[in-house]
Amino acid sequence: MAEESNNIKVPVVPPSEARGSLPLLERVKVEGDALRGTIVESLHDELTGAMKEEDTLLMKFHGMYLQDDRDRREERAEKKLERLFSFMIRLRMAGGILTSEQWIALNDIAGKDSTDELKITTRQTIQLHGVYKSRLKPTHKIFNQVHLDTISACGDVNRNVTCSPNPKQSPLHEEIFAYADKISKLLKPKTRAYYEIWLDEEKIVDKKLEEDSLYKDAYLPRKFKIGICIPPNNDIDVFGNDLGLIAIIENNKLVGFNFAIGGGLAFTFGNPDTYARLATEIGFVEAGEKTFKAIYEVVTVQRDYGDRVDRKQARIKYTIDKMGVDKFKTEVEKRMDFKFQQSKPYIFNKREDYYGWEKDVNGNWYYTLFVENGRVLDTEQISIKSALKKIAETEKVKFRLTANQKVIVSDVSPKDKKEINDILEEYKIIEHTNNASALRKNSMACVALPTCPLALAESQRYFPSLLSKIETLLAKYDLSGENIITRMTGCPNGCGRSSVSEIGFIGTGLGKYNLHLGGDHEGYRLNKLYKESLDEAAILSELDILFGEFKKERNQNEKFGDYTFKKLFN
Ligand code: SRM
Ligand code: SF4
Repeated sequence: MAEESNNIKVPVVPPSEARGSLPLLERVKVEGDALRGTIVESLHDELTGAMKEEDTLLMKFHGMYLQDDRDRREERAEKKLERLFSFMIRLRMAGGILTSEQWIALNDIAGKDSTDELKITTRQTIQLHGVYKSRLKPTHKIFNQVHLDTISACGDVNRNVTCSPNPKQSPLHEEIFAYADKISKLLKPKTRAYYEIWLDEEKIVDKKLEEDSLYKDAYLPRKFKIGICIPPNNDIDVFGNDLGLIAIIENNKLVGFNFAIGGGLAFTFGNPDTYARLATEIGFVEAGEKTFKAIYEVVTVQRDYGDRVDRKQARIKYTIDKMGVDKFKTEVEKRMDFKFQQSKPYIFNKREDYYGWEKDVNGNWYYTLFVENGRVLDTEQISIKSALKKIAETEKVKFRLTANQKVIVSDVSPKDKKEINDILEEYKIIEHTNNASALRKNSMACVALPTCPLALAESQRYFPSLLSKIETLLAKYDLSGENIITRMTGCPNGCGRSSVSEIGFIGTGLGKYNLHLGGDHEGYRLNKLYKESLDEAAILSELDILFGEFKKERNQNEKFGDYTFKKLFN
């Protein structure tokens, strides 16, 4: 099962007779005919809304998760009906940018075949929920018409590449932004399975045409995430990525990137061998071809050394901790044939989005609006979905998604600004954005119930009401202006990145959350567990005390995260 190399255990994919001992997914990857499996047959099986288990696993590599409506499980079981199966579809969208045409297409699919909601994710893409099996192919065909796809949005491959989205960050924004797209293409699997299954492309006969020197036939041991940030704003949480790239600008020129490896935010309750970890900086690489080579080889080292036996230990953070950062780095350097230079200095001083209107160096305008937990939908209070559709119909804008689950109406030329602003006013989006408190503007929650099968507690459906109560507490101490980064997840997998917040809630069971405190405002430091399994009353009572003490004891301009870290954990 393992080879010795430099005293490091190297798990390898064993021959077929020994593969029985590997997790099912590891076998399916190798034996699944380059991600085809029997997906086509499963799609035609009208007796169930689900798929064969192996195909369900392979579907992830095509950007889809089989889910069921957990709110309706009981009712369906009573009626002796199968669970209400449907699919979540996640798009591949490096850096989270969409044309008006693409926005309209997604808006319309959401209305017709999904839950009427566009969910902006924490990795700058869009998910649609509730798509029935029979509607999958038509949906992919529409995506294709507007040059979108879902390839490797999920699965053991490189996922959606994130990038600081707002041109306010730097005059070099577009140059840096282009790296996200190039990385996404560089690390995209070569198999034509997606095109054959979903777009009816002719079946490939010469398998050599889809040989994949990066993923070979076993893909990666686990998901892999890359994010690019442009200091001074760490708005993509660069250290939460398997590979984080920090753009270094000198004399108004992009000179290269500091590389940080080994970020990952998930852990499992009761399994002390699992933990959240921030990425470690290993050095600087020049912009251009050297950067791409270095990225590629970081991925190949994880491919070859990552644990393929225990999925709980398969992320790069564990590979690095087992090998040691220096050995991992040396192995990358050996493969890329040059060395990392010493990391270059940079500073982060914020992590939040720039709300409202901002202008880029070319004079174009950008409006960032508040979208609570990334849920673009029409409610009784506010019709964000209709407003954005009307804006898209002008065909005078693009849309950029932030890694904080927000939307930027972007690339608005000065002559069109009034027309767009009028629509934002008409739908009360500006008022809605201005009225959101600093706390709410800096908050995020993961999807959780009713679609996420791993959720232990509510998250995006509950968080808004909890925040209202926390806002009342902050007002009590005259702290309403504090932009405390507050995040919730429905389980410890960390999809809403609650481990890198100043106040983090992690669901432990229905109505119960662990309270984590002491993370910093800029995302350099993980928070720590403060109290376990609190219900709402207990959460509010803890925060009431802490806000009161913070008000009295804080140093000038001290952030809540730094204050609690010093007070509770130092
Ligand atoms: Fe996540 C699994 C939602 C960002 C760590 N994540 C899931 C699944 C697919 C549940 C499942 O496996 O069946 C969730 C689907 C819920 C649903 O109904 O839609 C899910 N993750 C999300 C999203 C949509 C949360 C959101 O509300 O925005 C985010 C989609 C990102 C994207 O567009 O690609 C999302 N997930 C993250 C992040 C944050 C990030 O990447 O910046 C993390 C923590 C960072 C990390 O990867 O360490 C994250 N998701 C996980 C994990 C834990 C992985 C691990 O190392 O153990 C799982 C579970 C797994 O992979 O086994 C998971
Ligand atoms: Fe689901 Fe847990 Fe991720 Fe939330 S953090 S979406 S509950 S896996």
